[in-house]
Amino acid sequence: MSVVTGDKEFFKSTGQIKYEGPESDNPLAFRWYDENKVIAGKTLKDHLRFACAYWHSFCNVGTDPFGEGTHLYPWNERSDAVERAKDKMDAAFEFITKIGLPFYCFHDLDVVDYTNDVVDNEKRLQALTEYARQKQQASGVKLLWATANLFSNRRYMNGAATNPDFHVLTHGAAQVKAAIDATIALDGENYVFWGGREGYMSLLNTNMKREQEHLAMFLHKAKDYARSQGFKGTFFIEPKPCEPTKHQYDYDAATVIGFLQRHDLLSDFKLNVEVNHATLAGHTFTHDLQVAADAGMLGSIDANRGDYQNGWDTDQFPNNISELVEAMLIILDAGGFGGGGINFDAKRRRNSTDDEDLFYAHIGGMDIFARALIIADNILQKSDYKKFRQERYASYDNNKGKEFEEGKLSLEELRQYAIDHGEPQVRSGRQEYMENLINRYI
Ligand code: XLS
Ligand code: NI
Ligand code: NI
Repeated sequence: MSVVTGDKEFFKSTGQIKYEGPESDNPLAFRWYDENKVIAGKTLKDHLRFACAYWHSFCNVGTDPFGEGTHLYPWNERSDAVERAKDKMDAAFEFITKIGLPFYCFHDLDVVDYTNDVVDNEKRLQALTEYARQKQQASGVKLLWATANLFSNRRYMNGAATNPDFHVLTHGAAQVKAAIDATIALDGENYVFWGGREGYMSLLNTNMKREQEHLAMFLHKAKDYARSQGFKGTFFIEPKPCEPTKHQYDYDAATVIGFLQRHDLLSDFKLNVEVNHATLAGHTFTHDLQVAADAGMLGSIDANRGDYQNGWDTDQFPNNISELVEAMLIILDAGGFGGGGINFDAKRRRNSTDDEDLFYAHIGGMDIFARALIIADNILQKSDYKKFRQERYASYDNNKGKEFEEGKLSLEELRQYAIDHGEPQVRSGRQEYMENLINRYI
């Protein structure tokens, strides 16, 4: 990949980031992410399919509920919205190509500011779509997924597809249509729905059943439109239990799978599992990954991490090797992502104000995933991890256990087996043995 800049270079102090190996002491180099290294028959680049999140990296200026922005972006200066958006896109592609991320992801409002004029917004997005198309061509960077921001504008304060007011829903539909058109024009590989404010604050004023039916209908219409326009990719739903609403309808992987099944949407949709959302739901990241993988619905992930002492979506860059090795074991075992990849839905901290901080953040995230993948592959190839897990269930592999799995034994026959065979032997689950095994390979 070659570096693509606009008229002006925005990240002047940093050139192309290279792989230098674990012994390097250059903080602006990769130690583990050698994109051409082959693991289990595929390059790291093809396994991991890293993507840059436009919103955190180029839009979020570091405001928090107590203070103003701390990241002063030189691409935010021009007064004309479309010109300003092109500067931002120049900066985005410069960063993405300097660090060597093969994909990016965006919301409509990330690439260009919207007003309340639907038709003008469509024109703005089309202008930036054309600009992005040229940038993609020049760089080889691809669109992993796009989405519509149906949560920032005040009209969406009570939701978009689940808004009690039909008129608000139609504005959401207009935005989704334009975002799907942009995705298709950019050969986007997937399209995401994260249920921004699709949920409720109080049941006292909410008809949950009707709102969920509206959501399902909205998804059907969006999917039908995209298919009619030739979109071949996958739709992802990104579960989250709360924030901004008290109770989000797409609570966790299991809830979303049930919803998709109930509303006949399983064949077009998969899941985009986000680390910090799974932990907010009271699960581990690996739990939600496994739920998605077991249903054949593991599409993509939003990589980040939460804070053990906080109860909200802190979207920090990932840095916990043990958690990621366990995650990569599940992802590898599932045969990789279903069309998606690893999107860094993560932001540098508010007080990380140097240009280089954006590079450090992504280098750390890319390196730790590469390292986790290499370790997980070693565990699968060289250890008895799989064998032990299989043997725990060996009693179902033949004889009566097998007949049970095949549905051939009645409850009375199961009772008879218990009587005939007496008390079962005590068998250890060997949890600490397994934990040590993982650590041995790290
Ligand atoms: C917010 C979500 C959001 C989605 C895209 O918590 O993670 O960033 O990924 O709308
Ligand atoms: Ni996300
Ligand atoms: Ni999130």
